[in-house]
Amino acid sequence: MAFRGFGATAFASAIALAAVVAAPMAEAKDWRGWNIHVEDYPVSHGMEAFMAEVTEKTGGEIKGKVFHNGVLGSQPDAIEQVRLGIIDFAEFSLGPWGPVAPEANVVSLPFIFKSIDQMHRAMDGAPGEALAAGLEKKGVIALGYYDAGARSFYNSKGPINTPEDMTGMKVRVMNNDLFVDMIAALGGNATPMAFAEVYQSIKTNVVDGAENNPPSYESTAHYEVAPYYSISEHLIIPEVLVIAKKTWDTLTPEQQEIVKEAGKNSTMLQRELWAEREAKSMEVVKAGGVEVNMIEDKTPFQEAMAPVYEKYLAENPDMKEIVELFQNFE
Ligand code: BDP
Repeated sequence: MAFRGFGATAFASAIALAAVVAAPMAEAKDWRGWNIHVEDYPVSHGMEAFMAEVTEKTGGEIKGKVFHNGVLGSQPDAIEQVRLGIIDFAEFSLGPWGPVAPEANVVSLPFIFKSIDQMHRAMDGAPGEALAAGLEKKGVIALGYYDAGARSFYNSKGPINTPEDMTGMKVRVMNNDLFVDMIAALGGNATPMAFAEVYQSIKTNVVDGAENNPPSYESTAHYEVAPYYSISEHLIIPEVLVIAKKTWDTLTPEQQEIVKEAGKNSTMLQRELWAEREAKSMEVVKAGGVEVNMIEDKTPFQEAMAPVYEKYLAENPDMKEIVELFQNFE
């Protein structure tokens, strides 16, 4: 007999041991997380903390890796991949979600929020839930809304104080027609373009400038090629940490609880880091020679947005209620 001398008990325990070793390996999940930012960025630290907490609390049943710097693809590509479950989790600006989920466009309407503080409260309340419901219909579960502050204009030509200063200006925007309309309403020409291409495009004068929050303006070195930063704060677009619905559906209820909790914790961490980084980024760009100007009178910029709202509501009449929910949120 081939197994002569290999006692029944030893044989049984060898099989049991093999099962113990094999089971977690067979079931261990290995997630891929998409991130557009550099490693040292509040979003990136939030995502790393999220993944670490999930791995720890599931006792290693769920592992994963965050791929930074957009190496898994551009934002629009990543949206498709997470909807298909090819990417398991990701952190997005809600800006590029607009063409996919009309609810997401509500927070891309210029000047929709009264302040960063009001944005936080709205996103943590009923308006944020309405938005999450819209995203879920498109295949992703929102785990928390990260902070991205407010976006302002920057360019290589000179300071902007009035919409007239933007006449004919070529401005890069995120991939969303709403932003094209926004720039047109201010008299400029918008070019939708991937985040990764902006630096080179400003440098070679393909565009005159772009718009973003201080940490992105700084971390991408855009300030080196577009040294006029005009504080318009025309867009306060929150960001969202999502998990693919396809991935979510494979989890046990216990695992789902862990993932939800880790999402909330990482959101709190990210918001703290964000506030610190924003201040630091302003120091860095000023030290780098950037001329920062406050736009004293934002009224003409706000008033110019009327046709943008009208067009959006004409195209999405069923979004009127959500727009009002956000606008009237105290
Ligand atoms: C940054 C967002 C990032 C966007 C980027 C952009 O955090 O998600 O991709 O702006 O302008 O502020 O494309």
